[in-house]
Amino acid sequence: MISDQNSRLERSLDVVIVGAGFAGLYMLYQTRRMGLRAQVIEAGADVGGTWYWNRYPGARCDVESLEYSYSFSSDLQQQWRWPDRFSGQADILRYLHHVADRFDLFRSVTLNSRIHEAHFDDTAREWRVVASDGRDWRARFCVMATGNLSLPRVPAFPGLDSFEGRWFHTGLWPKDPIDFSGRRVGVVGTGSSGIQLIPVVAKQAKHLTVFQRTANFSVPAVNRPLTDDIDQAHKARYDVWRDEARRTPFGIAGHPPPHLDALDDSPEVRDRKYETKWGIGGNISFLYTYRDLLTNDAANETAADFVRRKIRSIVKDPSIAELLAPKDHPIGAKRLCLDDGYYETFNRDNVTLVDVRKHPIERVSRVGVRISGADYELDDLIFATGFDAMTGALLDIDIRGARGRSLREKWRDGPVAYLGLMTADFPNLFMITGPGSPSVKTNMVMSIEQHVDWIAGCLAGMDERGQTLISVDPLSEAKWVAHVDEIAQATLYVKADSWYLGSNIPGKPRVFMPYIAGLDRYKAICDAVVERGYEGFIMRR
Ligand code: N01
Repeated sequence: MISDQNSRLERSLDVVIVGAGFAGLYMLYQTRRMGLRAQVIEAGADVGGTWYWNRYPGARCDVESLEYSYSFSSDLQQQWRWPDRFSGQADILRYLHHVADRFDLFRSVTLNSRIHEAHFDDTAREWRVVASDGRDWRARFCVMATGNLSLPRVPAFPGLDSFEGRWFHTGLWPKDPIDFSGRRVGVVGTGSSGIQLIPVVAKQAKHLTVFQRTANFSVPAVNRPLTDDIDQAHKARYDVWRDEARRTPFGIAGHPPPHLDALDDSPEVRDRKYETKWGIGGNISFLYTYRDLLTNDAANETAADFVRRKIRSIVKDPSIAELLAPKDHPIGAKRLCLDDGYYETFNRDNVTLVDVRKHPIERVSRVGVRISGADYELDDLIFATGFDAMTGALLDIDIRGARGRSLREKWRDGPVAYLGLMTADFPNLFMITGPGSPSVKTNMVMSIEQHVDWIAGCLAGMDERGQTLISVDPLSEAKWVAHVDEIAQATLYVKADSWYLGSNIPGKPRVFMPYIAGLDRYKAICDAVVERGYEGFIMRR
């Protein structure tokens, strides 16, 4: 129960929105346009979400900026100028600031306020949302715009408290730049964050030790400044690009779907095609060389083998190359990383690679990381160890729905949600890019816009019809969850231990969380649900 003694009622709202990243800001924009009283509550000291917290050296988006940006305002997309093909964290944060300013959103954003309770009041039929600072908001609707990768995870290594150096997590990076010059730095984790950070820190540190548990596939980003010619050509046809993007599985234009299977081509032709994609850069481009790369083991192996050969050709020491060459999961089944000189970094004299699969980290000691009884002495330790993805930020909040039902209890065996938008027994609670929606397997901004537009349309329709309560039919929810799983089981995604499956969190139920049939197909399903009178939802006056 919410304790009344300590909480302070702020305001009664139509919509309370938790999180001020891409999702929360656009939800606020839409609800404002509809004339609803809405407020965003944000834990950080600024808007930006992911791009506020992940300030680590080298942080950059792996979706091209002309795609990874809002499409709702033609003026905005015409006037904003991205500096790079894949823009860095600081530029994306600057963009979100610009959006918040331009659409006068800041006045409805409460910063530095972390929500820790959200309870539905059955009698008042409203959500009571309480922040850790004691502020208490009430609203008819609650929208969780809490992000998919927003609860950072530091592994429970014993002894971390005793470490006398500095330590960081990539997802909670300090605002002031950190200088690693002259220092012995350790990095745990070689996912997207580690693979971006390692080449940058290696150039600054006296020595860098990379503690690798699982070798990861990465392809070159081939990032470059966005020239005026490219920018103007894109802007001249921006609507066409956006339209195309909405009709693709990933919400990204410019990548025509492949028509051949990998084994349709001879090994020589295949290699030529992979080589071309390697030179172009980008992960979608590479995985779109053939249509069966994520459904057929033998097809996947041709791409995996190509990348392994690349690694062996780049890394001079054969034993290090072998350690860096992934062999235990299909390429693309974990998010395919993009890098800027990652494998080359291991040719530097000041970089050491340590296999912590073979010899696990025992503890963090006063002076560094202890493995097999010996200390790797460090001044700084960086955890690039990822997030409790997709459900972590939601379950971090004590969410209680009708009759006090707890979301943590309901999702004990894994997330259950209808279309990734709502979950049964939690009336008037929406999730933006929740589990069971395409979310992280797409251009997040496109998926966010689709969800926000759907929710806004739903609220407008309810208002017109005088309806005040929306909930989900448990049977429709169960069918959707089964459908999400069926689609995933037909692919190679389930063959890798990834955060898509929750396998990075000890004890987390192994459930494939994103809907991977594609944003185009998903959007058509959501639209059909509306056409059939919100099939699977229950609306009441
Ligand atoms: O996290 P991860 P991330 N001992 O979970 C290792 C997005 N993103 O922050 O594989 C030793 O992928 C773990 O090892 P293992 C993107 O969607 C996007 O890098 O579990 N190692 C792994 O190597 C991405 O997929 C961008 O064996 C331990 C690493 O830590 C997602 O965020 C940039 C360990 C975690 O990798 C998450 O990426 C950055 C332990 N106890 C992130 N525990 C771009 O747009 C964990 N590890 C480019």
